[in-house]
Amino acid sequence: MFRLPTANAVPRRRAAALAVVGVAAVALAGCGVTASNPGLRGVAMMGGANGTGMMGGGAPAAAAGGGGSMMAGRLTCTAPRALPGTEVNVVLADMGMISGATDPAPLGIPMRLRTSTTSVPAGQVSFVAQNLGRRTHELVVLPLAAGQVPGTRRPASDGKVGESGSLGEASNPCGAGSGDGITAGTTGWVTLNLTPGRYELLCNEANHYADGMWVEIDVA
Ligand SMILES: [Cu+2]
Repeated sequence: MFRLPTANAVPRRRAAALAVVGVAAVALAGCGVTASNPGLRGVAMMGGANGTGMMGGGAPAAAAGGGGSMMAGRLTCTAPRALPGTEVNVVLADMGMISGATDPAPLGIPMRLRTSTTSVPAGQVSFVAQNLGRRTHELVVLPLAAGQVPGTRRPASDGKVGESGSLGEASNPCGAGSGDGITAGTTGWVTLNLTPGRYELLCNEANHYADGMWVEIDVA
């Protein structure tokens, strides 16, 4: 993807940081490599939480295609063409090869939830969630309180976080609204009326939040 600069071309600290990113990218691109090191995961997954990470911000589906292993295959269904309000595309992905996509997912498996934008105007917002991974996922929209840091909710013993205050969810394969989860290779969507504030989009399948499936989106 990018060429690492030589050590004498950039300050040492920057070179080291780039090297870490490179290692993380390699680990996430290949199967059979665990990414249990919190530091690596922090750089590759959560550091780019607002759409600037692994999948790029603008065109998640296209950008995600190059890496290969996070993506299982093509979608078998898509959302209706014209959904109300501002449309936000969401890519759900995982690296199922590590464990054969067992359920519930183990902790420490790289997973992603990325959006095409991180800020939208208040009003109707339609989220279109494409599951390009191998596991069943979902998209839940929760409010973030003042000062609350995304990614820091504490899952209960069942691996799920509380959904109190939920604005709604897309968890219906090839359909709108709630269901039993967006199965691999399908699309779910939901239209919500959002007031100004900070929100966290997340997948609340067991352990998926802890495995990195969250992102903040701001409504102004
Ligand atoms: Cu998930």
